[in-house]
Amino acid sequence: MSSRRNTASGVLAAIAAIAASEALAALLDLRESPVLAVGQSVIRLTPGALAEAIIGVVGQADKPLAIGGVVLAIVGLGALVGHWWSAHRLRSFLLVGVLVVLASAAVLSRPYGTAAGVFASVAAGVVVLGVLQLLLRDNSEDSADLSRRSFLRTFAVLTVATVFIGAAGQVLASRHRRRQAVERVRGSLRLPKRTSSAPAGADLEIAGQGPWLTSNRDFYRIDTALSPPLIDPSQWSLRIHGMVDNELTLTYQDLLDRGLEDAWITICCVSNPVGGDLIGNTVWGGVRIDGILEEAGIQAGADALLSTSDDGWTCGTPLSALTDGRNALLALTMNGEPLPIVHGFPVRQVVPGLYGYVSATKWVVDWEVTRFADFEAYWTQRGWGERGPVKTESRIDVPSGAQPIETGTTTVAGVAWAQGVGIAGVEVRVDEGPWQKATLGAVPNVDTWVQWTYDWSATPGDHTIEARATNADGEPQTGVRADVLPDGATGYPGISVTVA
Ligand SMILES: Nc1nc2c(c(=O)[nH]1)N[C@H]1C(S)=C(S)[C@@H](COP(=O)(O)O)O[C@H]1N2
Ligand SMILES: [Mo]
Repeated sequence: MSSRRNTASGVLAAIAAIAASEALAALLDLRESPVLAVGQSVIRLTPGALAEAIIGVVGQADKPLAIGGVVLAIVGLGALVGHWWSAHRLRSFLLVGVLVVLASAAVLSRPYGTAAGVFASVAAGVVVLGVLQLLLRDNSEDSADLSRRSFLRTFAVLTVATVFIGAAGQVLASRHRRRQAVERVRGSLRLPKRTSSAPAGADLEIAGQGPWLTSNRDFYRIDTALSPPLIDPSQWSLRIHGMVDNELTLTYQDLLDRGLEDAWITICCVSNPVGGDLIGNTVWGGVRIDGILEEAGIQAGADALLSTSDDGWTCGTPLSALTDGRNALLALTMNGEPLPIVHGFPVRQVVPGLYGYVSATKWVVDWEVTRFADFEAYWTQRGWGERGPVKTESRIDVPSGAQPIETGTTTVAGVAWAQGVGIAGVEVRVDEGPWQKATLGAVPNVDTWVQWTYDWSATPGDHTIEARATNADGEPQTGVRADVLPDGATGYPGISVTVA
């Protein structure tokens, strides 16, 4: 019996199992298929430094990559099961059994884990065994030719069946009832009209530079959710407990009843390298967090707010940053619209001056007022700093440095940010010459990035251009290069250009 036949059978069995479990998950309207649940476990078990390296290389393609990795691993293990099937049947069975148990454990470890998810995992195991049984049954009485033909026929039939089931599953999944229902509710919400255009003078409208106001579609997305939580606002509530005098539970309507305030806030990710684009600026509509915490009554000794999302992600925020008067919000809208689902619908936190991982909990459902000494949040467990104040930074957007530019006056432009403090100035230097003042755009407050521009008289040759921002306290950003781990990158942004 050829071992190629075994390996091919194992591969097909694994693909058929994935197709079947995905189709079952769609049919049973599971929030997460077993493959997604396993992917989430892989994400959870990935050490922080490795996660960082991966995001550094693949950026926001991390999610498809995680799913692709899981699928490839399953196919590889399927090949192994097939390889063992004829000579070591018990080993094959054991490996399939172990994989089913692991998948079931992954399903049950999730907040959305149900018995139906375990059923889909077990079904996948049964499909693997069934397909291998059909393909590799012992037909030693047949001639080699007959056996080969019957193998190929069965292989073809099973391949067609797999494609069919896989496609049917995709169609079913695209009609995911819950996602459609939540999208519908989101689309029909009539929230009070919010601001949605940039204040005058903020956007310098420089060719090649992105807009001052980031559209919801272009806003960077970073989170650990392979498929985002789907929450009907009428079912949503935020439970506030821990070191408080009054436990509170707030509903979506409670927040609306308080009236929404608009705040322009630029948020950024601690994983954003110097020059990177994990940063966005928009107007958020929400309810101030300080007022809510005041109602709850913070008890003496508490210094942290531990927030948890619907999918179990955790975040620790210094209470001082939530009560010092800055515009820390429980946001319901983003650029005038209900939050997009991937950005935290129906309610998320936004806190100016802190990186997202310590402040910007999306799909937030639980607040515990507590002490930093008493817990470790998701990214802190993985080696990131406990507190994450945003570091003063700048970025050069124009010229890109990709093409040579012409001699003469050239616009150099970018953005700079120091949320919570504000930007007092930006300077540019060429070839490590003297720092020259750039012109700043207008901004509505200290919590957004600022666009800047500088006219440079470009002379022929190769040049490096650097920028540095100074915050409103008069502190210039540091030129010392630091990696994003453990609490945010620093260093002057720089580009190399050739002038023809
Ligand atoms: N529930 C949840 N909220 C989360 C995260 C997450 O993984 N899960 N990631 C945080 C991080 S690291 C960042 S930088 C911001 C990004 O918000 P955005 O995706 O809306 O830009 O969300 C924060 N909120
Ligand atoms: Mo982040």
